[in-house]
Amino acid sequence: MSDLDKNRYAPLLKEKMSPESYLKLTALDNLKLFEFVGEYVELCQPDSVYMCDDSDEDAEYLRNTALELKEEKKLAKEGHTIHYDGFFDQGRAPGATKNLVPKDRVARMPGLQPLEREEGLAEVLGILKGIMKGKQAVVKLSCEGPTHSPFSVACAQISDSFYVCHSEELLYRRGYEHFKSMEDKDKFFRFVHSAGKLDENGNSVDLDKRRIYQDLEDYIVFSANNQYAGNSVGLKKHSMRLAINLSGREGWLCEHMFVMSILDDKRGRKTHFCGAFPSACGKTSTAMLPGEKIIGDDIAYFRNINGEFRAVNVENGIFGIIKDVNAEDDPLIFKTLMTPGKEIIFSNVLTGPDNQPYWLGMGVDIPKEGWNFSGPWHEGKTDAKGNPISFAHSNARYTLRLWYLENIDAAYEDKNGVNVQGIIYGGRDSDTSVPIEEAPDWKSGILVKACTLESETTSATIGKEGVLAPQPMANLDFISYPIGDYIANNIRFVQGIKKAPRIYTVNYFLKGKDGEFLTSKLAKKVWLHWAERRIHGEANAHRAPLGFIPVYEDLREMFREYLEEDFSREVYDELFKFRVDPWIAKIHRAIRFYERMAPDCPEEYFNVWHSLAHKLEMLKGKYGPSIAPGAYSE
Ligand code: SPV
Ligand code: MN
Repeated sequence: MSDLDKNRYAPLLKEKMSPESYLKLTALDNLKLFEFVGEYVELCQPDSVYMCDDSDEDAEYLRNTALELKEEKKLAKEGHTIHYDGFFDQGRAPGATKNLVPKDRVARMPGLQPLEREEGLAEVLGILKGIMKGKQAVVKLSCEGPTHSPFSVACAQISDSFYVCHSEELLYRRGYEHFKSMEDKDKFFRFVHSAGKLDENGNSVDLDKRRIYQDLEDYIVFSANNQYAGNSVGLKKHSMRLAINLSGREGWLCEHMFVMSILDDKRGRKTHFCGAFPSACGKTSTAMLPGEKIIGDDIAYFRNINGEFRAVNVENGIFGIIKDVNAEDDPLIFKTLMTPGKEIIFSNVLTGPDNQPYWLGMGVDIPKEGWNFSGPWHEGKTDAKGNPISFAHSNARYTLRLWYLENIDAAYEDKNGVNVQGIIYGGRDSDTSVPIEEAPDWKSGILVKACTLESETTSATIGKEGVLAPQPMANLDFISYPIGDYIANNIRFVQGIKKAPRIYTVNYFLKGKDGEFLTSKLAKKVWLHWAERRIHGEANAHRAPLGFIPVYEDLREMFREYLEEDFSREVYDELFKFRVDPWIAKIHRAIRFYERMAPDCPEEYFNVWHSLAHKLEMLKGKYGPSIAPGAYSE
């Protein structure tokens, strides 16, 4: 008999769990876990509770039950399923998302969705009371990062959505065995999720009671009345907010970044890069560049290991935007999505009469009717306001295991991560930043490049699209402690690192006078290889006001080598001219943003931004509104 049998929750858990499930839970001999499960079973009152271990049988059970409950349906190709989120639950819900912090912290985090902890807990626990009645709940254990590694973060989730648990099964490493032998048994993140009351299509109906509350003191997240994975899957963005907070306390980093390897076959080199891009700005397609290797596409942890800047992909799969994935632009993902026999969840795309998925920018003929996130759909269907409903949502997604991809780098399993040599910050603007630029050093890279990153808002969050908004480190939606401290932690992190990575910015979205993009989607390959060559001391650069930009001759050769394209000097001059006025405006926007969002941001940082604005004003006097590449000198 286990000591846990004497626990006050034991009778309740024995009543709700099968003997097998109960045994799986008690076999872990983890009091904190047992009480977590007990406490929230008592509160949420599911009819029964299923405990998963790391077996394939349990993975199968999650998938089959998601199908039985119609949270997912089978598509025509073997292994493929479709899941729909509710019409108004198609993206992350920032308005319903709060970081629960002690009272004295609230004023230090304006704009970071702070809510006084006691108040938030009372509210969300009230919403969760009895929320799982009539349902089966699942307890699933996972591990962020490779198990039993310096990066591992153990996670426990209780949810009444089998789609959520199935998604986690595809996206994260199984963690039951990790829990069994982890060193600190009390150190794990906890997530409580319920889709709440469902309509006849299986969608959450109480959206007014949709809540995603991160308790940053106790490392537990409560998510209620939602299904969209960015709101419901505990291990994704909830866990990220907890990890960012924890990393701030412990001096490591959790970033909204891909991890990839750039291969230079001629020189026999493999160089690891990480990249932060706000949602829908080309992050996954960069990590999936043909000819390179992917390690992860969304979230990275960084640690100093023996003086090296090491990174792991936190996840084990991809929850990717499917829009514009087609044979030409994203051939590898497209091929994977079209291959039967792989376990893939499609969400919020059109299911055609042939029971196949169709999405925006797929590059094939689209049926005129079918089923989508609005229910039965036909061409010309409109919403309650009379606006046309497109056949698939622009934030529709696919969920798949990373190792399905033929370009996966086996290094993604390395317990000590990979040594990162380049960091890329990718924004989205049509008229300001050059396609690629190298920061002079780490600190100015963080303060001038990462902190001034901006993007137009996209469909990944609910709200108006196309508004230019500051996106420091592409991480604004997830930063969970005062921004000034977060910037300081980024700057400080390289102390003690023998060779800090070089920092780059990219912008794939520059447009010419006619409103057309100036480069093709594949040009990113050249920008990344230029960065790779810089790191190895092989590419030349012009000094520009904010860093180093490529010289024309190198790019001409690289466009030919990688894309078999002629790259003209006219296009180069247009792409790489320094646009003084937009940059002055951008710096002022950043200053206003930090004044508002980071009241206790160190003065030193404001001095950097103010003197930069001043410098740019001076340059305008000297050079005029635009500075041709090569014309500038310090
Ligand atoms: C993102 O929007 O950055 C995503 C998808 O990775 S979500 O899980 O919704 O955050
Ligand atoms: Mn993301």
